Amino acid sequence: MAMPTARRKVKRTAWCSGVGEQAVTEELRSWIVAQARAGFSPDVVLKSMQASGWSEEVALHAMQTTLEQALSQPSAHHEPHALPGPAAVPQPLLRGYSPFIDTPDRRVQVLAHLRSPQLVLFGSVASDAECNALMEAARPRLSRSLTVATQSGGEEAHVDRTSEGMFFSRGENEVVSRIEARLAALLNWPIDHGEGLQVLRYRPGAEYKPHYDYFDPKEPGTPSILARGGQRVATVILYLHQPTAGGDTVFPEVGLHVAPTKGHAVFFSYPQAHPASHSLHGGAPVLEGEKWIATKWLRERVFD
Ligand code: PD2
Ligand code: ZN
Repeated sequence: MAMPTARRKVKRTAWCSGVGEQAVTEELRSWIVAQARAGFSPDVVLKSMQASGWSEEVALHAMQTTLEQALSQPSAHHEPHALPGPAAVPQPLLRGYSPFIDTPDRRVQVLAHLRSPQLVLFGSVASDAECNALMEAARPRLSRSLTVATQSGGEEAHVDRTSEGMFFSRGENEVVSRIEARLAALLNWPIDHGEGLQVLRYRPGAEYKPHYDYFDPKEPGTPSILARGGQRVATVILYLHQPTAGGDTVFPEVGLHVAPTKGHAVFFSYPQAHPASHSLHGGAPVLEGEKWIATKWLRERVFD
């Protein structure tokens, strides 16, 4: 459900007096209840409302009255809490008025962003020379991509993923270190909370079917994976080489297609390891040419 934006006058509203006349609509009340049921903390809901133009005072008042009312209804007491509380996630320092973010060594463009799921499309994250250097270092080490075997916590080849890939270890060479430091600054998230960069090559016909990047809490192999660094909370996909046709990164739940463009990167976060994160995404089949990407998965804690 999209966040209703602050507006001036609508029907069936309560008004919060003395706070600039912002209307608390039924639509807003339903949205607040849905966020609470999805497990988002009051702080996260408040920030979301403020980002949509609601004043802090109106937002707090609306949250308090709405949630008090919802909790006083008997059905609310019987609803199971299916979701864990949301984890902290990287928050790129977007300034609404500025189309770029300066990292210590490169000015990165902010091309588009989405609030739910939190997603940012960045341009000029890496130079052509940096993309080429990553591809050349990765090329001799590529092999058929594996996916996490959720039963055991190990890895296995899977028909859903027909690319070839390899992992760099963190800080493995100068270009890898430079890109990692840049992403850490861009996303405001420590380098040591990230896995090593994974490079993937997709040839024509190769794809990555829609999936979530977090580890499914219900799978028996997950606890052993989480022992090292906790959950994945965000992903950055850096495009190293663009195919001539196909290969978009797709977010089916929000109808978004990101065209793979050399040097661009798409970042998205998922504070909860649950489909309510709306972070379902996939790599559409490459139709012509090759697509190369470098993916960085960000963890809750130090990943070593
Ligand atoms: O290559 C992609 O577009 C893609 C799509 C979905 C990559 C990943 N997931 C990933 O690396 O997790
Ligand atoms: Zn993915």
